[in-house]
Amino acid sequence: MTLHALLFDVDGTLADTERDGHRPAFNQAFADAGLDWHWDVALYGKLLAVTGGKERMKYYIDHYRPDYIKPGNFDELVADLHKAKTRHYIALAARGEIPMRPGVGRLLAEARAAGLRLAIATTTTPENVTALLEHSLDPDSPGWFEVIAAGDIVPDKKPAPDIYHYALEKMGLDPIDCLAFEDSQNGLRASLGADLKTLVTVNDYTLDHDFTGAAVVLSDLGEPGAPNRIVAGPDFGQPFVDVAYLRALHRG
Ligand code: XBP
Ligand code: MG
Repeated sequence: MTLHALLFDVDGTLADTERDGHRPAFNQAFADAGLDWHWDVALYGKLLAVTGGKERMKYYIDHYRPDYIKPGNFDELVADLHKAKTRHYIALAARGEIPMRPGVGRLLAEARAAGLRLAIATTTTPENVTALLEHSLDPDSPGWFEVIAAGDIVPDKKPAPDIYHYALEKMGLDPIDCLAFEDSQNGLRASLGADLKTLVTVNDYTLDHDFTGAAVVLSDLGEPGAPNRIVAGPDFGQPFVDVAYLRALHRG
């Protein structure tokens, strides 16, 4: 059991994409289509119970809009809205409006230098991941990841473990030699379902989630000048996450 690879969730883990990226992009797509659907910050937090943008829109209609009469082509409407939403999200990312969370760029650089293999395992649409990485991390950064496992590539989204299984299989990896990075209960259920030891960094939407089973729960990855906070789990006496920290966590 040696640490060989790191598998990263994207939304909420690499960047705070949900509140300031996906949510406004959905709202812009709804307004473009002349719909009176609007997701404020609090409502969006509730809708995050469901992963996947198309799935989230259907859940909203079923649970929050009993007044809405679904047209015969409802699935098509949702698919079109989702395409428009993806265009808006990519435009937001391209304007550099969705920065990486603290420590992410530094840790990825250190991991690459240490020869650790990298992958992405996310529920979101692949184009969103590429746009975010290119504009908020490094123009070449999509190439840093051996596999970008994303979106509808597997039938069942998180909390199902399928996307992690897919990435592990593509890379020929045993989960025992890896660490996963997540920010939410649904994400953690997915990574634990794939037998991955998991480091959680929380955000405003996920602070109250149940992270039972996580190897550690931290406020963020931290930076040398901006220490992180341990929410739950072991204290290695290190104020930020680096490769040495990851190796200790993986061993522990
Ligand atoms: C991410 C999601 C996604 C995004 C929207 O979850 O739930 O649905 O909010 O993405 P995770 P799309 O961080 O656990 O992967 O609209 O592209 O589906
Ligand atoms: Mg997430």
